[in-house]
Amino acid sequence: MSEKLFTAMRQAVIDGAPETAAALAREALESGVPPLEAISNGFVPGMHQVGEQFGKGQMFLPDMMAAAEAMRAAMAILDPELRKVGAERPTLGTVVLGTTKGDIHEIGKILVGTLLAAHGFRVHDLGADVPGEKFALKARELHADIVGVSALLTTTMKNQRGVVEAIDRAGLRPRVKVIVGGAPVTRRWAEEIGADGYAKDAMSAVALAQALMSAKPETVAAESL
Ligand code: B12
Repeated sequence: MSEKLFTAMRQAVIDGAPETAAALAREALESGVPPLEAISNGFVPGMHQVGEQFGKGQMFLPDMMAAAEAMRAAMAILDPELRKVGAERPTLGTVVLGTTKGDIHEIGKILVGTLLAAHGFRVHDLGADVPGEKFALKARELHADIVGVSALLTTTMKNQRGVVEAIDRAGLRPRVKVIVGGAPVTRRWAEEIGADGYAKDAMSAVALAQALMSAKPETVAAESL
């Protein structure tokens, strides 16, 4: 039953069909499919397929934009369900989140924020195309515990280093931890730029943030948690 639904979700993203995607998200909730499963097993694989086809020149920018619209329509339905749990939990810490300068990819970062909120973190999302100084200013203003920086392009990954440096310049570390992620980002890259941690997906980001809040001083890689 779920498999059929997941296949339809994948296809709705590939087709760039927001209404179908939203209807499938509703159907998942009505039939008791956990929202995170709908996202991870249904919609996200569709995004990956679109990315692959774009990479091979079999899909074009408008197709990728339509796919993103479909994904957003599904998230609009599933997001509040994911957040409900978090509202009942005590606050674990404050996270300032954003996509790095020059990069407008947001979907993965929004998902990370949603899951962090669902697990009791207070999340402030700065949006996309955010310069390092802005991360630092907001982290200071909110007394943030963690700054999370997303990058989806190999060309914008280097700006994650700029965020680490901005946080250092503002004198916020080691109290404020910087974590990085995004499709091209690796644990090795996180270490190279002096970040405090890396996570490959939203659930690992939650595990990483929880581990950092337990005051582990060294670089933590969620992959190995
Ligand atoms: C959707 C999409 C778009 C949408 C973005 C819409 C939006 N508002 O977000 C649009 C159409 C706007 C777009 C534009 C472009 N895109 Co694009 N896009 C994608 C696509 C298909 C999916 C990305 C996505 O949403 N994935 C789903 C989410 C759930 O996964 P995720 O982002 O990886 O996030 C997860 C993890 O990485 C992690 N994570 C993410 N952030 C963070 C942060 C922290 C702190 C942590 C711990 C973890 C974490 O957790 C997330 C949840 O599990 C990817 C393909 C791909 N496979 O990634 C290409 C892709 C990223 N895009 C690409 C390109 C080239 C572009 C353009 C340059 C195209 C162009 N010619 O204009 C522009 C860039 C414009 C810019 N300056 O940013 C390339 C990048 C190539 C490269 N290596 O640099 C890709 C890989 C496609 C490809 N195969 O070529 N894109």
